[in-house]
Amino acid sequence: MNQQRLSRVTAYMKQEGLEQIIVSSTASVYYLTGCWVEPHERMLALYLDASGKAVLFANAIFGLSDTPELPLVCHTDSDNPVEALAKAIKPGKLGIDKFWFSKFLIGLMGLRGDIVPVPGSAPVDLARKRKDADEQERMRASSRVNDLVVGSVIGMIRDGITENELAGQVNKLFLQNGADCEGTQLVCFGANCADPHHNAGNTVLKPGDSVIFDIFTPIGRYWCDMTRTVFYQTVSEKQREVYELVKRANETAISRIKPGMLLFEIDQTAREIIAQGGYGPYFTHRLGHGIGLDCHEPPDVSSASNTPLEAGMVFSVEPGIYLPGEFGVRIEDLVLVTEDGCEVLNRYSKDLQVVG
Ligand SMILES: [Mn+2]
Repeated sequence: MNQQRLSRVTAYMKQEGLEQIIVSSTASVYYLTGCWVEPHERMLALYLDASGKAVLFANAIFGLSDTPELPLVCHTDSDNPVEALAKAIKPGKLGIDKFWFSKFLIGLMGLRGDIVPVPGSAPVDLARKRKDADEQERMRASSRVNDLVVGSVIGMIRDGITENELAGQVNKLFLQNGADCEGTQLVCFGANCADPHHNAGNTVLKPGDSVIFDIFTPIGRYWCDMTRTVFYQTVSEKQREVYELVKRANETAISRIKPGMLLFEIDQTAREIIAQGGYGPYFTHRLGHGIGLDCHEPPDVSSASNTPLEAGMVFSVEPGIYLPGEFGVRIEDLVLVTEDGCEVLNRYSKDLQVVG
């Protein structure tokens, strides 16, 4: 049990008026306990009360062990998974994190008519939003690998190659450099770049294509996530104009990051630059997302986010312009908010590159 993190979470529980909560996400349970469990359809539930008492309810098959600071209550596949939990909770409000399956909550409510389930993710989300020194170091290390991998894979661009082949190379390079697992990498050519969530497919590279690499993976549990766009063999005037506009939106937004700014102001900075350049309707998504133990986690960096920036936050800055039927450009870096600005975790060049 990480006592420092636990005491931050219980402070937020008090702030949010929550006497007891259930934490169920793999990442949040790991954040507090150091145990990494992927329960799939089985039950994992960390019960916390505001005094700092913690009990872990888990399926015996997860192979966890009981410790004095974190008592473990196991059930088996033939038990009702919520039965022991139902005996441990207090009546009244019970915060439930957003990931707990409704089948468990409905089962628990059936056994305990005196509880009032309420949204309960905030205390852990608020704690996880500001990365501690250990987390910051792991995120730097993870992004250093990403810099290396994107450079290597850009060097593999050649005639006749497909998106899938490059995506496979990205996964291979990530695994060789310590990634925890393989992922679905976004590699897009030409008109496919106009779809921000296009997955790699069998499209073959052709001269004049924009090439987007949006590559991400957990390394030592902490995610990296970076996007670079390059051009194959030739670049048109329009491509160059769009590229330079996205780059300026990325760099200007980053230059405004410091504690006390509001997240929507960072989004707005990038959005205004793209709008002034005449491409406003083609920047179709939020500027970025928090990242850490999950690839997407709070805070949200969008026009609707009133959250003030705080030192220790890590999020992406990823403006893009997507022109249907033509091409697309996105440039993404991760930033760590510092006391007086930010540290950009990605170092790989953002200068326009024509390769091959
Ligand atoms: Mn991202």
